Amino acid sequence: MTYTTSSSTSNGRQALILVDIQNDFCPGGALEVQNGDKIVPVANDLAVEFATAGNLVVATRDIHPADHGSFASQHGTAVGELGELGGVTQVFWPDHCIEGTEGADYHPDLMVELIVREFPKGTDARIDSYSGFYDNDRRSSTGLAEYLRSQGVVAVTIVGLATDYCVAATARDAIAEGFATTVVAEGCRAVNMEPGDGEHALEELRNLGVAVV
Ligand code: VGL
Ligand code: ZN
Repeated sequence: MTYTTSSSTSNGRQALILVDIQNDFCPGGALEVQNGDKIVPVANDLAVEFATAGNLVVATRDIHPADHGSFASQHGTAVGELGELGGVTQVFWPDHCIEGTEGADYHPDLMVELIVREFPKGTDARIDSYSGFYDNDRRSSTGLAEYLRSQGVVAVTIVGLATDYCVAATARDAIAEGFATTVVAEGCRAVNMEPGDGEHALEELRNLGVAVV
């Protein structure tokens, strides 16, 4: 399976961004995404391909304190309700990816040895962070864009969970930051709170100039 066309030497370096490939987003997890585990072999194949070509593999990881404000349990509301957190609209989620729990760990089959750097997000209880680049209020950066630039990266490929939340937000910021951006659809799965959310997210990304392959 080959998605990338250039090696690290031809036209700038590339990075593979693995978004939130964690137990809680896989079947049996607290915020399970249907068939979320099916993306792991796709992510691994791409990671090997990138690492072999001298390109970079990085990962984002959703890591929340137990009292994170995105949890419905903190507000006495039902999961899936809309509210507000940190001045922005927030979907309230089940407790998930709590720091130090198995749910926050990477899927056990993910080839984590190929990840050169991890970017935690969602660590501040007062704001959620879907994008691997910025918190939802855009006030704090994870340092991902600066890191990629410091490594000479000009293009990124994104896979992970979930298409309609963290993958979409990460891809939107990647292209806005000036990286040529590709999303590998078979390496992503959606929450689909409403049927079709994943497809709509991919369509929106295409309209922004993201290559969805
Ligand atoms: C995510 C909801 C809440 C994701 C993270 O990784 O897409 N979604 N936290
Ligand atoms: Zn989260």
